[in-house]
Amino acid sequence: MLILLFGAPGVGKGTQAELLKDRKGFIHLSTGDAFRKAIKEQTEVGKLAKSYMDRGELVPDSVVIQVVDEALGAFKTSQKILLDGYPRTVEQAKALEKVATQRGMAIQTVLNFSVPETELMRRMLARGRADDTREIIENRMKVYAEKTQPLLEFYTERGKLMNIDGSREVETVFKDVCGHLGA
Ligand code: B4P
Repeated sequence: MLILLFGAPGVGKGTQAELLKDRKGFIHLSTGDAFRKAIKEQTEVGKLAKSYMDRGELVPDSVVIQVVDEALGAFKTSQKILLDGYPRTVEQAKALEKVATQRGMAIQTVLNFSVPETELMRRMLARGRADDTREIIENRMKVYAEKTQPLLEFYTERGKLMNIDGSREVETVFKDVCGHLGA
């Protein structure tokens, strides 16, 4: 079973995914974390990903799609898998539908987190990751609006979208998330 965590950069997808993993036994697959690990290990994928992430651009679809396909292969269809930050383009969403069908994994729901932009900027500047400078964040927001936001319609049409107010305290958001997932 697949659960998609969706929303703008810094909205708290990774934070909620870690809590679901630690407290409720979900599996957490984060494309961002996968690329940061590859960068640290200086693999070919890591070198390529770095050149995009350093500019706040999306890593090319062909690379991300393959990384996720391989990662999903390690799990059973009965497991509760969180996809954190994937898909981020319509192309990735279509690829996921195909792979999920091939592997017999159903997309249960898409949790769409929303937080005002000023708060997103504040959170990411406070987080201070390598790609959390004001200039890179602004580009990531722009890329999100252009390439990722159209997916809201894609999943609304499929009746999968659940909206979550991510601007509240972490534990309050978590309670809401668990309520939606029946966890
Ligand atoms: P990601 O690693 O997915 O990171 P993110 O969207 O910036 O953060 P997230 O929403 O997980 O926020 P977090 O919980 O950390 O992406 C990084 C980059 O990787 C992308 O820009 C792209 O280049 C590349 N990439 C990844 N996936 C890709 C794909 N599918 N296709 C192409 N490229 C891809 O929270 C942020 C901060 O807020 C934290 O400090 C946290 O402590 C704080 N916070 C969280 N919830 C809070 C709350 N409720 N209240 C107050 N603070 C909170």
